[in-house]
Amino acid sequence: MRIALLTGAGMSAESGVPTFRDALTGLWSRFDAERLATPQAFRADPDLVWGWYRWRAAQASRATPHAGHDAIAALERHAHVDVVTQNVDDLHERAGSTRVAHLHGRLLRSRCDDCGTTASPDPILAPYAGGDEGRREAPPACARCGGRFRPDVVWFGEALPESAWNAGVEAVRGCDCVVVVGTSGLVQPAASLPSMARALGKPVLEINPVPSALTPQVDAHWAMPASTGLQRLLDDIAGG
Ligand code: BV8
Ligand code: ZN
Repeated sequence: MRIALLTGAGMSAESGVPTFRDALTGLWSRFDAERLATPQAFRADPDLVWGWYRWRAAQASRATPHAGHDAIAALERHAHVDVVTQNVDDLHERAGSTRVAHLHGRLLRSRCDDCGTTASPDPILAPYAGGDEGRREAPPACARCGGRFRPDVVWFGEALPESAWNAGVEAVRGCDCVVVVGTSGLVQPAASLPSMARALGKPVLEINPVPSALTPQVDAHWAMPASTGLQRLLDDIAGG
């Protein structure tokens, strides 16, 4: 059996990583995530945007995978599992999932915005002294070209990494069923994957405590948190 697992910020919520729309407290509370997660915001105020990602990277590094991440990793013993995530943390990998495509990039990596150079150790993982409030922080300058470092995420208005998008489409095309977990289904083109699955005749299950924009187009909606729903899915599949 081949399962495509499409996950969103609700997958990380039970690990203490705030969902994208909740990710703005402290210094960032007066901003709108969709405005801050853009190349325009970074160009206008690089210290504010780099500081936000450094704060989020510190949060994500402290988080630990929950029973839902573990269930997805355990599913690999019973099925071919492709995780296609909108999340930028590394909780799926840390739980042991071996095939994870990040449609919106990786928070725990950074690169030069001009030439793409990376650095080791990665400056986005430097010890964080901004506390819970967060603080502005100047992005490091690239040793190679003098450009500014930026988080290795996909901002609004930026194209998704071709390899990740292709992996997502192939996962949906090749699967027997799709399980969508913890996404409001508002961000494109990621939100179009479930409807692509439906158009291909693949059954789609949604796990989310509340209805989302995708609920009208899924075959079943389990109104429960990711940890509960994914353990139930594992029991159903492992139990045979
Ligand atoms: C692109 C990385 C083109 C950065 C992110 C008008 C109409 C339609 C589309 C557009 C439009 N105007 C612009 C667009 C395109 C735009 C878009 O979709 N905008 C939306 C807002 C309308 N998309 C883009 O710009 C994309 N690029 O289109 O490029 C292009 C093409 C070629 C060349 C150049 C350009 C890029 C989009 C990627 C943006 N980057 N993240 C960062 O993290 O800072 S998106 C970011 O927000 C997240 O990654 C995530 O994907 C998204 C948030 O969505 P969710 O994951 O669903 O999280 P959310 O908080 O919304 O919902 C949480 C859900 O979990 C809820 O349903 C909740 O009930 C549930 N939940 C809560 N607790 C639990 C739970 N579920 C289970 N268990 C629980 N315990
Ligand atoms: Zn550079």
